[in-house]
Amino acid sequence: MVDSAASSLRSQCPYCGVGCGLELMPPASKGKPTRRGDDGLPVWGARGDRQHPSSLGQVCVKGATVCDTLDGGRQLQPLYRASLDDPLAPISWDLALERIVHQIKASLAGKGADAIAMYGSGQFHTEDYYLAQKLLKGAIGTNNFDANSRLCMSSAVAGYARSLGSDGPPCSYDDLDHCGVAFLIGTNMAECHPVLFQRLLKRKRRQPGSLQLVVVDPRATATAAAADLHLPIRPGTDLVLLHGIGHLLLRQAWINFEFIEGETEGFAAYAQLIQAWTPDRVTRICGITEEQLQAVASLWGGDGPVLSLWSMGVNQSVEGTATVAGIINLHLITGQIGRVGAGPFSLTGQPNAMGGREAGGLSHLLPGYRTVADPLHRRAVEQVWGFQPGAISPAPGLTAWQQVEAMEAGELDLWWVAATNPLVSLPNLERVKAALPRCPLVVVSEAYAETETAQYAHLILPAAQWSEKEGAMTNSERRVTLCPCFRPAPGQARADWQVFAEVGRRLGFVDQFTYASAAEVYAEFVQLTAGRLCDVSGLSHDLLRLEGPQQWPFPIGTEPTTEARRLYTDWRFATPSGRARLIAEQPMGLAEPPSEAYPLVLTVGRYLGHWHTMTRTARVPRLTAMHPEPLLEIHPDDAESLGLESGALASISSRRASITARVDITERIRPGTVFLPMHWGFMQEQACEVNALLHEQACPISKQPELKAAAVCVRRRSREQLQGKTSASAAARL
Ligand SMILES: Nc1nc2c(c(=O)[nH]1)N[C@H]1C(S)=C(S)[C@@H](COP(=O)(O)OP(=O)(O)OC[C@H]3O[C@@H](n4cnc5c(=O)[nH]c(N)nc54)[C@H](O)[C@@H]3O)O[C@H]1N2
Ligand SMILES: Nc1nc2c(c(=O)[nH]1)N[C@H]1C(S)=C(S)[C@@H](COP(=O)(O)OP(=O)(O)OC[C@H]3O[C@@H](n4cnc5c(=O)[nH]c(N)nc54)[C@H](O)[C@@H]3O)O[C@H]1N2
Ligand code: SF4
Ligand SMILES: [Mo]
Repeated sequence: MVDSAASSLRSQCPYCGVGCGLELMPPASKGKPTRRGDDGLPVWGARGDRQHPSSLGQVCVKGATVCDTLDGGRQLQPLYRASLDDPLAPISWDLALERIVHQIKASLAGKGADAIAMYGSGQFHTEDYYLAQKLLKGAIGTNNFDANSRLCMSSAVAGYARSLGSDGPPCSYDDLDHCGVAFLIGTNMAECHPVLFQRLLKRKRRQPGSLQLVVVDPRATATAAAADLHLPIRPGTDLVLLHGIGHLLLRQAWINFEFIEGETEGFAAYAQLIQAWTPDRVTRICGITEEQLQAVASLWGGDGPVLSLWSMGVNQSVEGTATVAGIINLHLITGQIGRVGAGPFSLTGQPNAMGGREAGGLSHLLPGYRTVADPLHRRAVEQVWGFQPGAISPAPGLTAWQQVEAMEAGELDLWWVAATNPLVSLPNLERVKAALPRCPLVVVSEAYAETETAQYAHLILPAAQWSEKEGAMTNSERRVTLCPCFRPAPGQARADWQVFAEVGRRLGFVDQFTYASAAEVYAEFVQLTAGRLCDVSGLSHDLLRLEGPQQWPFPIGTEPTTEARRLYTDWRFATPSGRARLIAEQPMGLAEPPSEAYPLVLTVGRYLGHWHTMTRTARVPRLTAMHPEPLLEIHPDDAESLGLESGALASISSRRASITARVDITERIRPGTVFLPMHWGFMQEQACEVNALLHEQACPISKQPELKAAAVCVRRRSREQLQGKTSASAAARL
């Protein structure tokens, strides 16, 4: 616990990847009555931390209310049942851990290490992530650790690695203050990275004309409403658009020949490919006008710095990695990289998905931006971890969806889910629901009681969350903030890293898993980053506590600073040749295009006031009042031809399932496309299991599923169907 005399307490917001600094105020302060929540418990306050270089005192409504979510509805003790048909009953931590250790040992003696898998989260602290890697990939000997970042950032990870030679967003938030063009593609920054979006808007207000804002999104989102140019392209046509822009840049010689010649490779193949993407063809496929295409190309071809910002509209696609390369290609042919105000900037979703990447938190990675496939990388990690050579398997482990398939096939003995709620967030939920009961031990480490995923668990472990454990998080601009422990964990909840370490010790690896504190875990992790692109070997909990948040690279000996750092300012990229790669990839379009039976494209995203599966945000009346229920956005033309009225209930069906939602007729969405939010899982009163509709087809390179699009049909709901609905949703709750 923190010293109660501490005058101010600073942390990073545990919601989105902007990673705003929070200043935390104790429930009781001088002269003021103690703040209490609905349940009478004292509640901390949170406000923007002016000293945090990433956010300069700004916060959004979620960050400001985060402390109101911390107490109610928590999972307080371990619960166990041998069969999913039995009720859950309290079990001691000791016995709970024994169950896990017993299963791991039985699997190692039976089917082997690959019968064990863990599915973790970008909401882990770096220390949780790091010890999960050490436990699975080192001690147990399986690379079956994947995280919800597979659904989120893996196309960006793969795209950076292919084009620039390594993962690692090269930009800084400072670039938002200096870009001449902000090219926002597949991102609703106004709702999902609100503090960064406000920074852009403030600039537009204060320095009119200094910034052109382009938004590429099939919906006229709050982000698009502020744009100078909105391109409402058809879903799944981003790569076509990017090639079309490249075509015009080349045709009009608005490119940087010197940069292409000196710093890149692959130009000939790329130039040949984009020849075929003529304006006429591109505008027809994307559903935009030639004027719009010409306008965006002119902006790219201008003199000012161009900053691209993207998130799930790009990454969550069967051609996510190719589209990321498509964005980076434009930066490379124009030399718009490694300069102030310019570069390809992937906006990270979760608060520590970046730290997860540094710690090796995907099934093909190892700590320090290493891969399991590389023998030198494995050896380096084995050495620091204190395992025999050969302990780490060279085979990439199962990705999130492959873990589901392995359960379906009866190949997994133990599925350990931590800090994610896959029974809401994975695609094709009916298949997921059918797969889980085929795994003999499903463990769920969770902060809150009664989540959707917990309904399918044999063993539930109560997790200490942000504010109840100390740990580091890295935000989108590579800035690391120490998040202190300032509240006691409720009930018997424990930090994830402590649980992973305890299982490691009980497996017999006492030396490898004995740590007195999270700071010690972090100190070991940073060693594994020395000399790598994501070098944080100069960081420690002490330094972060004393000097405040720091951006990487931060090798040993680096002076702490709040100045912005950028990667590749010398134009030496992380490829073997030092040159960046232009990548020529043919667009393929959606995996499940609309058809006669399913004529509409459903896309799925987020609301400003809610966080994912709402385990936290549903507890804040101010947030639930902002978004009382999930709404199906549909264009007036489509609504009319379907006979739908605003406010009526409609059924939305795909090849996999049917759900119900209330209709919101709006011109904010393009005809032929409908939108639903992702937030309302089957445990919510207004259940709207949108991911039951989605398919699991994924980008062949990043394995990121196409969570942004499925073909659906929409119908008016009859009265009889409505009566049937109540019993169906009750049945869904097991
Ligand atoms: N309020 C809030 N903020 C969040 C989160 C949250 O749950 N709530 N979650 C965080 C996380 S983990 C993430 S990953 C980010 C996500 O941040 P965003 O990616 O900004 O959010 P989404 O709403 O999922 O999707 C963004 C946009 O993609 C558009 N889109 C759909 N299909 C296409 C397409 O084919 N092409 C293009 N160009 N656009 C398309 C959608 O219309 C949507 O407006 O948000 C983070 N911030
Ligand atoms: N169709 C569609 N599906 C999507 C998306 C989409 O855009 N469209 N977006 C995808 C993306 S980008 C993401 S990131 C995922 C997010 O989906 P999830 O990861 O499933 O969503 P969360 O609600 O954030 O789940 C985090 C869980 O961890 C718990 N928790 C919080 N802190 C801790 C902790 O410290 N320890 C432990 N053990 N538990 C903790 C929370 O209570 C919560 O239940 O959804 C994906 N699914
Ligand atoms: S913008 Fe993101 S990090 Fe900042 S306060 Fe809001 S949710 Fe938290
Ligand atoms: Mo995400």
